[in-house]
Amino acid sequence: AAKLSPEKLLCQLRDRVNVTMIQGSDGPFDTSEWQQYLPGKSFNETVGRLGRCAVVSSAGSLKSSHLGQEIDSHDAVLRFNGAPIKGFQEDVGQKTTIRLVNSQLVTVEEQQFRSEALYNTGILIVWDPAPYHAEIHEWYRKPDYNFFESYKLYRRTHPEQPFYILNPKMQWQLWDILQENSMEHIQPNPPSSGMLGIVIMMTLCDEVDVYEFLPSKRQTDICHYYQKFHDRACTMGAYHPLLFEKNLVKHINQGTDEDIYTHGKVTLPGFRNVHC
Ligand code: NCC
Repeated sequence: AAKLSPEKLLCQLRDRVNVTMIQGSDGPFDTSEWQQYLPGKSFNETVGRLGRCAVVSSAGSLKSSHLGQEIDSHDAVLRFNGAPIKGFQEDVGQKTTIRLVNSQLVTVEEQQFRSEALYNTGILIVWDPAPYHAEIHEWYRKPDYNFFESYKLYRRTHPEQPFYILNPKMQWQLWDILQENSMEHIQPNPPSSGMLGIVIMMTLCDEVDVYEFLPSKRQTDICHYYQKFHDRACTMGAYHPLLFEKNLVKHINQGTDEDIYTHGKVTLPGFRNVHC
């Protein structure tokens, strides 16, 4: 399989990856019970059109980066899972417009999700690894982590905070493109939250700066900027096809190699600025 040019790859991403949230009209969610829980406003209405956006990976290499001000200068900032701000503003900024969390974090057992103030800012989106190209019904019967009850609990206590469920089709539309543009066979596991977040922001923003997804000169085996835990798999991938994601993002980067090296920064166009 020959790699596509960056331009063609951007067109494939734009045209084949459908970023949508679960709506009350979707399959098993079209019950009166679910109507009470799903946000009344659509995702597009809530977010609107965004200009310059930042995606902040959770990588250990953000530590001592002093990127906080630069990150906060964006119109919107996306963060992942339990990545904190308090005590780390200097390196990661403090603005949070969207927080993308995986379903593992939103199970009933994970009480921190419902008790920590960290999650109460901005728009929340949860995603769950679905079976390959499964219909929403099939996925609903056997999600990877059953987060639905915990989602409802959270919605009851925070009814004003927008909280969406990512349509699971997106992850495999994106995975197919990753596979088609890789020389090797990729394990059929969904892309990481990082890669999903990048594509979500490309659909919403004019331009997207991604920080420490491609590691800078600060690259380290420390997994997260907020923990002491060492594991090379955090940066290279184990379950998620992280290495393939990073190769693809490198291929479509419109910024300079210097920006990657010094800031761990990649600049991608929003899909509305991609002309095919
Ligand atoms: O670690 P995690 O990811 O929350 O990181 C968010 C995204 O940042 C990018 N990243 C992170 C660390 C690093 N050294 N390099 C990076 O590039 C990745 O793109 C990553 O997706 C996830 O993707 O949802 C993940 O979630 C964690 C964990 O579930 C959550 O942090 C909640 O505690 C997973 N870790 C475990 O299950 C132990 C991780 O594999 C993937």
